[in-house]
Amino acid sequence: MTPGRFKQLVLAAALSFALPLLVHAQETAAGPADPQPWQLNMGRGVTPTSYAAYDAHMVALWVCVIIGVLVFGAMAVAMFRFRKSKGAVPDTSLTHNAKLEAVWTAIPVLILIGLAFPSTSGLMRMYDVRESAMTVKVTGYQWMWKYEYLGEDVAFTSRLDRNDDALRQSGKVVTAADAPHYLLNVDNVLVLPVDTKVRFVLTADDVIHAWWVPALGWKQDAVPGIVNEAWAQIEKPGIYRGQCAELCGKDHGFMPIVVKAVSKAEYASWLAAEKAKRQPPAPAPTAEPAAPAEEAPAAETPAAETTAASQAAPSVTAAAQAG
Ligand SMILES: [Cu+2]
Repeated sequence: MTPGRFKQLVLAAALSFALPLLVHAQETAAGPADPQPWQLNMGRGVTPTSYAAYDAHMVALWVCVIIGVLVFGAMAVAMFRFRKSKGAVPDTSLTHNAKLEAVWTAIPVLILIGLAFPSTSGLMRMYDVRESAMTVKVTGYQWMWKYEYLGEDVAFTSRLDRNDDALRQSGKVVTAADAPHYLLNVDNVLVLPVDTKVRFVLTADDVIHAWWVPALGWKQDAVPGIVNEAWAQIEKPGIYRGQCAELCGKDHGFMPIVVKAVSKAEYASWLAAEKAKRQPPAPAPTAEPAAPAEEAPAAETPAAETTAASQAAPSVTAAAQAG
């Protein structure tokens, strides 16, 4: 082996250790939610599910690093110390050695069993939606999402932010300065409380979509005619972004997801405000002259607008009749 070749090997070995260390250093430095430029590792996320996935991934990474260093180290030593120019002759005593073959079969099996524990226990917890405090129904459409807070009578659609949509159709090259989180903004965000086990039921109305917010630690298919389940318990307030993760048509890339996790008190007041928006206006009394019909509250969503308009209409007629 030439000295140059040896240097390369040493460099490769050093890199194989340095990269995971760098990954580890980045993880402790960077925020949990959005990917950063030059981020090497997956994000840790903000739910117990994502922590389990991250921890299983890190254990597997370090096991791979140790195996890599041992195997490539042994190869390097063998090639360097027992080289032909030093008069080495091939060893034949270990050929078809049953004991050795048993050992190098058993060790990988034991490693795989060891790796199966963290991943299997994580998966089992991931599928356990029992004892959830609330349920959100997610329906995928070409090309938007609909969110229904089951039992709360609050529902709305969430689609690509109009500014982002205008930018993408303008044909210009969009930079981060033009639109932060370009194509990852929506008109109506999904508001969820922190420290609450939220069950999701997911389906679709037309083709297969997939609801994916990396910080929550899972991705679930939304299939027409089938209801899938998942859950999340967000531990840190913040904005978490995601996208449809199933090729669902020409605008597949333009149906982002934004989850806004807030404190329980903030969520309760948001929910109350949403319910108030959706309340039908009080019926006008028929005997007395009616007060002018109250203006429908400013609706955030196109769906809410239609509901408010259709609900306002009868009271206007009633007021006209009464007058
Ligand atoms: Cu989709």
